[in-house]
Amino acid sequence: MTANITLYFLQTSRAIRTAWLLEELGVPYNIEFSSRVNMKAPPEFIERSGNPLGRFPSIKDGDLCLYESGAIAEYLCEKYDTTHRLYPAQQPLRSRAQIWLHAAEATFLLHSMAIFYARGNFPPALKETNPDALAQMVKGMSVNVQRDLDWLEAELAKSSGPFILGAQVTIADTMMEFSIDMIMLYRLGIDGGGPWPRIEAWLQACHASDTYKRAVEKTGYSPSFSTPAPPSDGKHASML
Ligand SMILES: N[C@@H](CCC(=O)N[C@@H](CS)C(=O)NCC(=O)O)C(=O)O
Repeated sequence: MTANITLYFLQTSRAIRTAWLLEELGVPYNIEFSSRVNMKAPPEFIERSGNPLGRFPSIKDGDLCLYESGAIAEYLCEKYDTTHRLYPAQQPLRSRAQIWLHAAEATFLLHSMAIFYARGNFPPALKETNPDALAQMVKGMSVNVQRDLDWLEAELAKSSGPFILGAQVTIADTMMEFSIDMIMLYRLGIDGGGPWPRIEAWLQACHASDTYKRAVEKTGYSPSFSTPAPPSDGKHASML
């Protein structure tokens, strides 16, 4: 297969979705890796990626520059998933895959990142005058997150295999894994909810898959902001 793909991979970001999908597709790709600086993407990395919003993942495929992990996933599957293994062509599976492709950002991360940002941006003065205010806000916002997780738990109960749509990894898993990992790792709205044993088992199945492990190994991905950058930090390109 001919492909000239470069994945701009910001550490601890949704870029792991794209790396995992590319490993599933078996398409060769170059990795341009960057650590975060003060938690952010460095300006020179943004410039190089060609993404005007400065967010990651971002890819180039020949002359095409593409961003938004969901749009990238659809593009890559439409072009390289010729057997429709990762993004089913037939209904109702097509629509089921699309539900998760969009819910990963527009439901799960919308609700959970609200908590992440509230924690990070809560005014210190307010903390002093009303020490319970943040906890009250988070409790209110947690209702949405827990409802989302209950839904995923119920849908996983209907799956015929360890992954969202059955026995095989699909675009649904490659999009949802990052969202759920963030929610669980940073305990974004989960306190007082659950248990979600099927979600835990599904997350383990994702992390145990050879393609996910390869994506992590090749990119040096760390799901946690507190883990140091990999040794090959900086401008790091490898043909895979
Ligand atoms: N909806 C976008 C979100 C992209 C996004 O926000 N990426 C974050 C990392 S997960 C980012 O690049 N942050 C860089 C920064 O804040 O400087 C997508 O799905 O690709």
